[in-house]
Amino acid sequence: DKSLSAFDVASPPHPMILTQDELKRIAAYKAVEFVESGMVLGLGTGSTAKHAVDRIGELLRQGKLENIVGIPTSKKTQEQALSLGIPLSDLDAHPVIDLSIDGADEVDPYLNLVKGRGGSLLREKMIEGASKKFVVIVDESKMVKHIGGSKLALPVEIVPFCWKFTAEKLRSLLEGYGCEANLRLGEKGKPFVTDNGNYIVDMHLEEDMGDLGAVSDAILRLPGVVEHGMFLDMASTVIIAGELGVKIKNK
Ligand code: ABF
Repeated sequence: DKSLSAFDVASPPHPMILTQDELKRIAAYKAVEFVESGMVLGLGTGSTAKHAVDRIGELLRQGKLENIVGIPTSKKTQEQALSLGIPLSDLDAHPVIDLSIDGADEVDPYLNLVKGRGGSLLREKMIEGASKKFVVIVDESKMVKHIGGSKLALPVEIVPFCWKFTAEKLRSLLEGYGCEANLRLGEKGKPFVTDNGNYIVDMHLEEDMGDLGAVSDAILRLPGVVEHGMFLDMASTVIIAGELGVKIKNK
């Protein structure tokens, strides 16, 4: 059962055109209102989550938050958090996280997500899966009817060993959905390498996947696959910033 509430953020006297980055910041700041002193926090990755991490750093500096422990979902976020003076730890020391805040690439009406265009999906899934509350922050362009359809790719993290073999297994597994499997490339046309030393295959699908749970299980059963970017039934709240204000959807 999803509840939906909407309210104005800025109540502008005149219509304002906000950039996508401003919308991301609005969603991020709203999410940080859920943060309380003493919390263990999962710190997301990407341009939206970056605003949330900046805001947490700012509130710590101002003394408005205390005793925060951050668990970063990527090396990049780790660097950002360290530069802001946010105390950090990891899942080994903190296997239960109070609250995680992170972006997403796609969100469906049931709050299922596609993540991983930033390449950090494995650590994100481990950390956000260990969170009592997982708040997703997006601008309204990320809202879709069906995740993993034609719009964007579904990222799958695989081991580098014989990656062509695994990419072909993935392609043939999802063949029924009109699928192409492309190795993600990074700098100078070399394979993009994740923080865990793995590769990413982006699965471009022409058709909706239908039973997401079944597709998820089938992908995870393939040897060579480490994790995929479907986050099913994990988000507790999605904060969506749009031109007309902020909407909050709860699970
Ligand atoms: C991370 O950042 C990823 O899981 C997701 O792929 C991406 C969203 O990026 P952005 O906030 O820059 O749009 O959360």
